[in-house]
Amino acid sequence: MKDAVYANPFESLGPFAFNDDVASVFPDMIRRSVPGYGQLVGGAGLLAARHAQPNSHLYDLGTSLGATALSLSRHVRTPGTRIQAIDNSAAMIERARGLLVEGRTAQDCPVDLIEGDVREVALENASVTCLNLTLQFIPVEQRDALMTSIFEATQDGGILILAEKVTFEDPEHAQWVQEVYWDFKRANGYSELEIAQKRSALEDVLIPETPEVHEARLRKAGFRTVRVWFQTLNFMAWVAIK
Ligand code: GEK
Repeated sequence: MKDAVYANPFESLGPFAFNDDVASVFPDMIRRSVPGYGQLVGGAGLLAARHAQPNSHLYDLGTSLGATALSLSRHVRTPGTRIQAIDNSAAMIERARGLLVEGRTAQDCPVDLIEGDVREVALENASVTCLNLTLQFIPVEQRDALMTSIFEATQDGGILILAEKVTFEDPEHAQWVQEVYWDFKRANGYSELEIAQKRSALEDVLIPETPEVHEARLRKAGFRTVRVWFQTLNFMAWVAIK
């Protein structure tokens, strides 16, 4: 279904929420809003297949409709692995259930869909954790604690795959990238009204940080290796190895 959530003028614009209206158009919304989204999802599966360890958990935190979990499930063939796909939006989890049933085959790695808050769910015995465009929705002051809990739950040699919308320290760079990003949205059919209304709705909900801040947090949590594996405009992804 086509995303038209912000197509008409809102009298009073509330904060962006992952409700049923958003869940019902999410595949179209994310494809038209995140440059390289398909590569982020596909790449997570490849990285997970390389780093998954036998008899461990693979976490997809903030799974939305389960696209990343499904990619992991299709690629990972390591014995004894189980994917736990977690999201705190009931609307997302409800729709993800149907899509995951349709999308998986018998030899794919099993997936448990869990409605829960990634800040509260107990994580354990992880060899791969994905935070694919999810950390940006966690209040900034709570991000270190989440990163530490992921690090503590990760086995030696295990990885975190982190993808985020970012901003840049240099104001000119930040402004340029923001403008090219709006060009990308226009080119994907979003009107000026849609772009402006979505931007206001996301203002205090999606808080991007700089690449330097993300990398420092990953190292502070304890990850010994931090590598960029993807970047397009203001979207970046890292793999962090314990
Ligand atoms: C994908 N990873 O398609 N606990 C659990 N879930 C949360 C929390 C939280 N505290 N906060 C936000 N979410 C997906 C895309 S979307 C990215 C991820 C985007 C969930 C929220 O409900 C939403 O489903 C997801 O994080 C972010 O690969 O919309 O830009």
